[in-house]
Amino acid sequence: MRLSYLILLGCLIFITGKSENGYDLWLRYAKLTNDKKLAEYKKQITSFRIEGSSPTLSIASDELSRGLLGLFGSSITQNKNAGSKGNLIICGRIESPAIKQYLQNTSASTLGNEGYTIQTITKDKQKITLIAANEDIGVLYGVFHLLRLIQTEQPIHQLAVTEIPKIKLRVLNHWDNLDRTVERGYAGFSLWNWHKLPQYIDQRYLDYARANASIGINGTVLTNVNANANILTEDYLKKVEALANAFRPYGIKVYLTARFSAPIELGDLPTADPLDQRVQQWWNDKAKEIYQRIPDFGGFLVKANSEGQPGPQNYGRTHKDGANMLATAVEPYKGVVIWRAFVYDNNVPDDRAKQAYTEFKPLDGTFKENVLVQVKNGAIDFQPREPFHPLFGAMPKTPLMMEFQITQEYLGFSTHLVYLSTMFKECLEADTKTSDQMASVARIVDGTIDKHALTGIAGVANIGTDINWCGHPFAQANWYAFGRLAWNHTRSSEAIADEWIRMTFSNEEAVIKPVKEVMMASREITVNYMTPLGLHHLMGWSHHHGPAPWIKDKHRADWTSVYYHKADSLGIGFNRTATGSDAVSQYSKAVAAKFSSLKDCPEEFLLWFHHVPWDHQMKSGRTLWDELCHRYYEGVDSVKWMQENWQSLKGKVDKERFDEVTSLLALQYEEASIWRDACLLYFQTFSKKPIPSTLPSPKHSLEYYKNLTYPYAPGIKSEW
Ligand code: BDP
Repeated sequence: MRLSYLILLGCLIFITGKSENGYDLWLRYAKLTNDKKLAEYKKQITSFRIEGSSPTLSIASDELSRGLLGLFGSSITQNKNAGSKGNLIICGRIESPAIKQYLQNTSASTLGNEGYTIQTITKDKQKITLIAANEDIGVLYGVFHLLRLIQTEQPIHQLAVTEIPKIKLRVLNHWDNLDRTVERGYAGFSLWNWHKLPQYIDQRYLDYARANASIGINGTVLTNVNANANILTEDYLKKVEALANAFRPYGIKVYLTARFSAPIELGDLPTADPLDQRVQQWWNDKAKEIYQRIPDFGGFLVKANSEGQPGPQNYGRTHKDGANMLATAVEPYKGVVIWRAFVYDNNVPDDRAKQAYTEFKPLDGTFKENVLVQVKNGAIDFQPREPFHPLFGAMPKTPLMMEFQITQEYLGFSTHLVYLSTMFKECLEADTKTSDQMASVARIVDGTIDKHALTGIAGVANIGTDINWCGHPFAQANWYAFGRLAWNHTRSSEAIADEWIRMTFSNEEAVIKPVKEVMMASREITVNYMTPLGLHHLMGWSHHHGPAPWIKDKHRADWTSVYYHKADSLGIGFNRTATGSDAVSQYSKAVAAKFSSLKDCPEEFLLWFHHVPWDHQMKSGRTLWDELCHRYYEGVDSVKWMQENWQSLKGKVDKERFDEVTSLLALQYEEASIWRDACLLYFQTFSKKPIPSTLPSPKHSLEYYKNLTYPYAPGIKSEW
């Protein structure tokens, strides 16, 4: 009876496809279904050999066995014998004689600590796929590269790959609190189980590290930027040490957020003044204590004097004083300080967008060499669309670290399918025009323009305890894309989507094409139904879910929506030109001229920089009001199109994820419609114009939308 039941179950799984819950991410290693290619790969690889031994090389070896077993459907032997026959993979350090004898045209010095080469060598009819690097971590990265080529069914018979990361620190920022809630986290609770650490190492830590290593992420900030000093106590440091030990073989360094007032809270000092010797000593001692436990500790990430966090300005000092004090403490151990530029004053400024530049630009050249200033991609706060932050290009003497938000705080949480790579790329490719060369944001961040060796990029993580890690199956693509771009920002969003789809779902064209189309269009679609034409900060109070363009009269004007859209009977938008807040003057002359001109300003940023009359004629020939209506409607209609595309995959992807995405898209449609109707009905109270008759009318009254509440939205904060 039991046996027949099992057989039946087996048949069912065979017929309907393997059920998947998303835990395996892009590392599923599903058996290749293209028999011809499978046969080619099998011919190409009959065994593998790892030269040398270390925890990292063991991981590389396990990964190869596991990956090839899954992809080939049969195991590949690990061959320890140097004289082995057959076509094999040999992995190891360049310095190893067994590798050296085969290596062609690669200067080890160019590969650095993390780079690698993969070469196909034919010798006496034997084909050898060589994966070589200076350090073991490079070998592991190379192994993931080769497996990715096979997973995505790329040719591997004549490889000549050289990969070197363009950015040095490729770091996830977890906004995880010590009680395991995650600020702006939409995928469950924090992965870090402080209660069971340091004794218990959850398998998830290793799976997390493995996933990161597969895309080249080499650092993790474990704790929220709104920091809790307790993480620096001995008890917590023991736990952090255990995590650091678990992550080390995967090439991942651990960083912590430092609460600026920790010397008062933990050290009983009367002050946290960075120029006070006792305070300096406290941090020096703390750094020593940390490095005794974790010799490769990455360093501190600091949010200071922003949104109520303590900082050097509490003592009349500057960001430079604070950052340099911490930099001195970690300097003997080669640690870094990552100081955030996401600051704004307690006194509401005329334009919050100007604040970071105003405070930081004058400090250029005053930071110690091991300080990076971490700047959000835009000057407000991770909105669905922002022009690049004016600090990029404005601080040539300081390494500026990019901060992207992978978690979708302002982009529909983990309910909406939004592929963020196109948004990341839009910012990275923006030309700051601050030098004669193409001074793109990416080339500033990667150190090319201003010749910085210390470079970094951070992504605010979207990872939690949900079984699929990120809440939405497609949110995994944003973690993936962040890592791939951090390694090499010249990769296209399309190429990244392509490989992610192949690894996550299928190599079949009938799957790749519609899914890629949806992914590539998804961010623009979201902008259209949330904040088209440069609108921003229209979201609900505190939890940031859903539309609330009517938010006003709060204790801080710059936490309200009306402060940003400035809709009135004449028009809508924030005048940031010389006749308004003049934020444009923070950009280089050429960029400022473009943004300042009503005619030349790209329409996607129009209302970011201009207060525009309702009947202003747009490029489409429509008035601004009509265009706004069309964008909102187009956004929602496009979600319908996303749904239809997804339905074409029925039976082509596993049922579990198919159903999950189907219902999430239905929710996205519902929420997108609410965004459209709420925003248009509200703005209509100013424009006093009808919604074009070709478009359907909103379902409910404005009052209805104003009365919607979101008591179950995660991440509610009482203050903002
Ligand atoms: C905003 C978030 C807030 C963060 C803050 C930050 O709403 O929760 O603490 O940014 O980046 O996006 O510090």
